[in-house]
Amino acid sequence: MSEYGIPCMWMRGGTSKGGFFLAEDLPDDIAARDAALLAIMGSPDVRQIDGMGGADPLTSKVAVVRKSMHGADVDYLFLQVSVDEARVSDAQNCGNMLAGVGPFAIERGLVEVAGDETRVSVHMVNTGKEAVLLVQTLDGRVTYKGGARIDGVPALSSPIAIAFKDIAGSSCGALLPTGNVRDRVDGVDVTLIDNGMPCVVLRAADMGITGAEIREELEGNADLRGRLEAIRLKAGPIMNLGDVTDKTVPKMTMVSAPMQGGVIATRTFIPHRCHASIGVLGAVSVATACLLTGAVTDDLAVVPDGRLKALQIEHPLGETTIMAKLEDDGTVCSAAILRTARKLFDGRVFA
Ligand code: NQM
Repeated sequence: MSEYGIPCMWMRGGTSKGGFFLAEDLPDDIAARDAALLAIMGSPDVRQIDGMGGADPLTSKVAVVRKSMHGADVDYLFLQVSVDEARVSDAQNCGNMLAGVGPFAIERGLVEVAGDETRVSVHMVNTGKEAVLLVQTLDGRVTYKGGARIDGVPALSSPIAIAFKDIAGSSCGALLPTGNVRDRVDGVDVTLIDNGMPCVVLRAADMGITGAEIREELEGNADLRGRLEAIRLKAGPIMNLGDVTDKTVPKMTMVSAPMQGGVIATRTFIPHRCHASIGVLGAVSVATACLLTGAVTDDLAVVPDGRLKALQIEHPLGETTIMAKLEDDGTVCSAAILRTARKLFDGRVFA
């Protein structure tokens, strides 16, 4: 395998970047697969100098795609390849890499083009939930160029609409895994929530920051990182995630009042590096917390009226808008988001 390389497409999906593989092109044996992916990314090494990874968790990601065995068009398994540890984890999903799954599935012939816009339904293997992507396919092929803009990506690209349904409790078994809208962990009020991504939502002020700091400043704050990790390790088991010492969930989102006209401002640790912006499903979970009376977002979140809400979640690079549809009882029944993706290369990569 190493001698001839492995067929692979490198893509930007939303604000993440990584390798997209057909499942059949990777070893079935998980240990062999993970060894190959670590070698491809150049992990473990903080610089990933001997591999394709970009020395950041957001650029050390893998999507494994195959024809669906679950009634969707394709199955998508997300793998996070650690940068500085020899670890490949399937314990979380990624809504950004998901944006590349639609174009990749079409490019590889798993889904046929259907007019100017092709619908790709995706079974997300990590959580067992489904998403539907609308990919622009003008002239019978994936259209990457276009006029859509997402914060965190300088270039304009073709829009990819992603709709999520029934993602509550994707990893924790329930939207509010403790049954409470607010808990107290290590003396800090938290909202433990999973609407697609397990998140610990806590107030920036309670962690001694304003919530306007830049990523580097927060990553350089050893005291803050230590406190966040202590809370995370205690939150994991009560969120039904077990021992999370070696897991990349739950994410730690510190919230403060919006500063750019959005719903809430966020700074998120994923969990040991500070996110340059915010994850897609992380943003859905935080947006959902903002709709719950009694959550730690009370008195901070500015929520628009109406049953279909455009919820702008502010982050260090701008904002991510979640379109949330509410049931009569005020619970979120579906969420949608605009992403873009870009094919960067298509070839063979060497493990
Ligand atoms: O929350 C980073 C990202 C993600 C995950 C992370 C994601 C999501 O920005 O859906 O996309 O939280 O580790 O790609």
